[in-house]
Amino acid sequence: MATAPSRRHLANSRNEGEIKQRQQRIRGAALALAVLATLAITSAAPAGGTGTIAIRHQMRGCHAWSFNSGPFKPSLSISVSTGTVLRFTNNDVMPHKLVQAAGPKLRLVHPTMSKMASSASVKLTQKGVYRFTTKPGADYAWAGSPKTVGEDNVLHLMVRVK
Ligand SMILES: [Cu+2]
Repeated sequence: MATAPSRRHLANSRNEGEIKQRQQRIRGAALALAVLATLAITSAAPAGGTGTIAIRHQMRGCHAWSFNSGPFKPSLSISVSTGTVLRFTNNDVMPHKLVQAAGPKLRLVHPTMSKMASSASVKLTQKGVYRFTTKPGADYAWAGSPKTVGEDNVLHLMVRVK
């Protein structure tokens, strides 16, 4: 007589245990979904955040640069969002070393662009105003001494990271 209630109690607690396990499983699945959603968002950000700066040779001022296929100028002023990766490509007939002149300290990747088509990059992870310039080297031997008009340009780039 005394065994019946306790067996029912046992059955109840087993059910509770199963329910608890199921709840934990559901909670686990929800957590996994939340993690996946977060991953999707963080991996989407850099995809939209790439900018290209091209340096070219030209007769007037020897060199100029352009942002995302825009006009070539000695001085550029651009605005990008946080997380943007800026990629510089040097197509001038001389090396250009990328130099950060102002703004929160950045890690420049391969700043010494010393060959035709060599590139440097930098990831802008912090808001702020940054300034860049380049330190040009001597003309490549194969380029001879291309004729230019006027003083060589000093390249300036201001980047506002929002
Ligand atoms: Cu040049």
